Amino acid sequence: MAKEMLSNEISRVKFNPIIMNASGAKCTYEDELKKLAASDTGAVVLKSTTVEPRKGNPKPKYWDNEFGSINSNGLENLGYKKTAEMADMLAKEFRKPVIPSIAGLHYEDYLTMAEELGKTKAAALEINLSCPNIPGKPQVAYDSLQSKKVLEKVRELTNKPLFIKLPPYLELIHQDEILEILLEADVQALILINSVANTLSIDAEKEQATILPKKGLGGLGGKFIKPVALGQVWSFHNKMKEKGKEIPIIGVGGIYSGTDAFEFLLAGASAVQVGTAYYQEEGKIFRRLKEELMDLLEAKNYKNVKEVIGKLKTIEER
Ligand code: RRO
Repeated sequence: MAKEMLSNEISRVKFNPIIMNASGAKCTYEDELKKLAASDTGAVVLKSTTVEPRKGNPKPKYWDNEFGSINSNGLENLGYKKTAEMADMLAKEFRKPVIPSIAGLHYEDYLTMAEELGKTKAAALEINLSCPNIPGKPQVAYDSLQSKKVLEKVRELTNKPLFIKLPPYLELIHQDEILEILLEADVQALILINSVANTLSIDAEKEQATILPKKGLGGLGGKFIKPVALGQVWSFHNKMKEKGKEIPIIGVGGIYSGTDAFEFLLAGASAVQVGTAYYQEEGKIFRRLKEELMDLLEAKNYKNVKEVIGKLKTIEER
């Protein structure tokens, strides 16, 4: 019984537990990936890859504290050929879903990578439309026509489940606009949310930005963004429910505890990912989160995570 308590399926991909890493933190190189895969993570999500290997942005490009992190990694990765090799190795050696992530610098890059990674043993492909840190390259997800073009063509090139990584849309009509495209495209999950773009932290003593790229601007993650992420999950969940077509949501942004994961389930997430907290606590965080979530479900008399999804109550007017 308890063994299946934290399990759920998205498009026939089984996650047990539904808690996994978010693309980005400590999932680029083979040694990191093997350590991650050996932990209690419910899946192995790889760092977003590009066609060619990249060193990414110049250092310092990461800052964090107890409330979260700001990164401007700039797509440091080994390129899609090596990523495909690593995905196959991980799928062979570990009995859990392996999910490579692709982030094209150009439209054609998405197609090349989707086709080739589609031939691997990956359980699904993450299509990252929301990298915030490449100077001169706006996020694809904020251009709905370009997003439509990418998603339609990628779908023609692979049969793998497609999990779409999105940024926050702080205006509701922008959510409606992208949702129309997502609901027409044949995609199997929405990953909400990527880091909050173009934020700044300052070292007041030095009177200096804490990271170097983009004059100090980078993507915000961790506790700072949990209410933003929950708001996106809840809003997209409600909008899809109203339309009668629900694409499962994977929630991410500020999960440090079992209670945080539970909140994302209530707001409509079918699974969750951990970015900054995994970076800070490393692989052992997955066992802790699993135990905390299991204890919470038991205390509340839930038999399975599935019973919690989207069950958030709103306050009624009196
Ligand atoms: O590599 C990065 O700088 C990066 C990416 Br691709 C992303 O999707 N989100 C993020 O916070 N950083």
